[in-house]
Amino acid sequence: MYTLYHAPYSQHSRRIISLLEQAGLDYKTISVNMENGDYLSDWYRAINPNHQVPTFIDDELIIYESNAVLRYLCLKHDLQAWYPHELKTRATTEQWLDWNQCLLAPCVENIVLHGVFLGAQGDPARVDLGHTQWQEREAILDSALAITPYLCGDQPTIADLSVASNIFQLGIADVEPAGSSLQRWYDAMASLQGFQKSLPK
Ligand SMILES: N[C@@H](CCC(=O)N[C@@H](CS)C(=O)NCC(=O)O)C(=O)O
Repeated sequence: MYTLYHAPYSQHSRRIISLLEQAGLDYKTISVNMENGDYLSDWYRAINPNHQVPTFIDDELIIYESNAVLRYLCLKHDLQAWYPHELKTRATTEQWLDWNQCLLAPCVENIVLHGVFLGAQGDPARVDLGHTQWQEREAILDSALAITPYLCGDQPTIADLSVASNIFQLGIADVEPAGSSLQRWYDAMASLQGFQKSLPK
């Protein structure tokens, strides 16, 4: 059985739960308390020196970086629908996985971490920057999803799970998708049982 150190309000953790659930894989979760600083404790840093959730454990193997975990699970369990083998579809999947980490994640951090979770400690300039970034990045997602039903074609992949976890996170700051294609896609993602199981209770 896999072990996932996670936090319910961590979008990076939830994308892994989505895949574990969709694939019907056996796992247990250990909640890391972000409010009381458990993630900075010596015991947790010994597991993950980046002091971040998620951390995924498969026997002696410890993996951090959520998208690396998604790729690992797909390869280990031959989840080809979630991580297509066909070269061009694979390249598109990799593109959106990386886009999510490099471009959408900082925007979400600016809006949600600084605008909501950090409360009075949040930096309003970061929130403004996040909204400017979101305007551009939302349009990029909406345009892509006007061409294909999901980011990489006709079926959802781990790139969709990864991006969808960030779109849910934006909702915590009352930022909802406005583009019609993005909305249609997000409704489809939100109807997946794995996505629903990943949401904070
Ligand atoms: N690139 C990492 C990011 C993980 C991440 O930023 N986790 C946040 C919670 S969503 C965290 O643990 N932050 C605490 C910290 O950075 O010290 C991944 O994809 O797993």
